[in-house]
Amino acid sequence: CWNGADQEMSSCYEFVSNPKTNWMDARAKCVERGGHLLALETQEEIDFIAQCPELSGYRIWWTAGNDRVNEGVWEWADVDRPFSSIPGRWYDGEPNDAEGGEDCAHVYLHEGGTLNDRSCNEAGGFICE
Ligand SMILES: [Ca+2]
Ligand SMILES: [Ca+2]
Repeated sequence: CWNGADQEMSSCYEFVSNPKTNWMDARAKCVERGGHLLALETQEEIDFIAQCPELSGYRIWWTAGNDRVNEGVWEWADVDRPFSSIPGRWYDGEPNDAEGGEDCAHVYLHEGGTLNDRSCNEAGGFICE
């Protein structure tokens, strides 16, 4: 793992929340580290992320999920694997592309959801993998 990241299962993870940044910058920062924004691909990985203390309380934590290229077609940025469908992947009623456009997915784990789509321009923390 790169400096600052912890190994868990077969990946390295780093939570970065200072400074908070928009999705595009978050993506670039993970690539600079030699990784990519978090791609939640298995239930085990969701369960691991869900219990991380960094997530306590509501907060934006960017993932690689986005539909910036084709609205409604979700993919993981910089990850050469499909955005597969895991039960509970999205919070109830999401993705809703609210208020004229939400094309980036952040971890949204309160009340058992997993992801919510949100404006890519919002500042948030991010999880590099
Ligand atoms: Ca969208
Ligand atoms: Ca949304």
